[in-house]
Amino acid sequence: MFKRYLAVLLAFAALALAACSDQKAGEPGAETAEKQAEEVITISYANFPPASTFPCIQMERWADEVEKRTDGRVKVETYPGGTLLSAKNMYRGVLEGQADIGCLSLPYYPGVFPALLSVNLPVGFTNATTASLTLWDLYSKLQPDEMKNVKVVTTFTSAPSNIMSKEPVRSLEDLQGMELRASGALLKMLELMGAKPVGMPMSQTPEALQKGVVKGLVSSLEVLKDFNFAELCRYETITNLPVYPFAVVMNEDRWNSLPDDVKKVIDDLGREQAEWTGNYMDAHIDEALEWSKKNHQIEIYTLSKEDRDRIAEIGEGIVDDWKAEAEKSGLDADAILRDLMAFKGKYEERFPE
Ligand code: DTR
Repeated sequence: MFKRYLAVLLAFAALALAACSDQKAGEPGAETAEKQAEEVITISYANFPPASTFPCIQMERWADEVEKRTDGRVKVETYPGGTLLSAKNMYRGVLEGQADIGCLSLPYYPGVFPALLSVNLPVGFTNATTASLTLWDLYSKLQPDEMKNVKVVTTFTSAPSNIMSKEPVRSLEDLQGMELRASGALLKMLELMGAKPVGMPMSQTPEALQKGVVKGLVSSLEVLKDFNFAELCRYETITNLPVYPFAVVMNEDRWNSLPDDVKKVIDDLGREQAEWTGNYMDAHIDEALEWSKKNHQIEIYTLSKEDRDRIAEIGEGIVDDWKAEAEKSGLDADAILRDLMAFKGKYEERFPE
């Protein structure tokens, strides 16, 4: 009896020992690292305009690159067209973790991003590649406080903005009292040019145009094709108004939770993605214009020297207003503008028109 009892006891002791030694041999740290390496990390990415538009085209490219460069360990679930977060809810949604990543059009948030909104000023950008890289360099150099609660994944801009309207705008005279959809620094500019600007995100513009709330819009011209605006707005006036800066931002806790090698893949892509998007945008505008001429017989106007000079003069006032606002937020506005113009000059040499 006692012998049997002893045997059972010994068997238990052996089992317990085996379990202990097993744990030691497996080295818990190595095991979790191994597990982490096998686990698929899913990242959600919200965007506000439709899938066919450039902010979403660049999102899909970024998602593909991250999946490729992490050998499929990271899966990016993309949500175009406001299916996860709308244009105006994007920033709060990312801060609160409703989406891991969100695409912000900075001018849609007046007063929130004063330093980077300098890229929305009328400083004469001629293409999106130059402006996107300038924005990236400016962000990288300034690391402004306004972005301290998120991880900036990449930045990019649209191309310079022009007028697309249902009625021809051949001169500033034709613009008087015309309701035009815009956002950011363009609102004040258009008002001073005599138009009636109506502020709203791009995603609400198709409905506003359909319903006649606005008679046109001011944006980069690729939207003629991507939203089929060429059908309603057959008249385009080249004004070379400001570009719109965008920032793709990630929830900070989510960023901190990522393994270092995944962080590195994302960091390495930041600048490259800015340039890719600028290139895509610049090439796509040419294509969209061709398409619009062919399918909707659009007409393109340029303004007289007198009107262009008037717009340039209005632009100077807009820069002064921004300076005053930026200084109120405690920023060194002159230093920011100096950096901005230096980066712009550098990229203009590399990407002339
Ligand atoms: N022009 C800005 C930015 C912009 C240009 N193309 C698109 C397409 C979809 C969304 C935004 C934009 C604007 O009007 O918002």
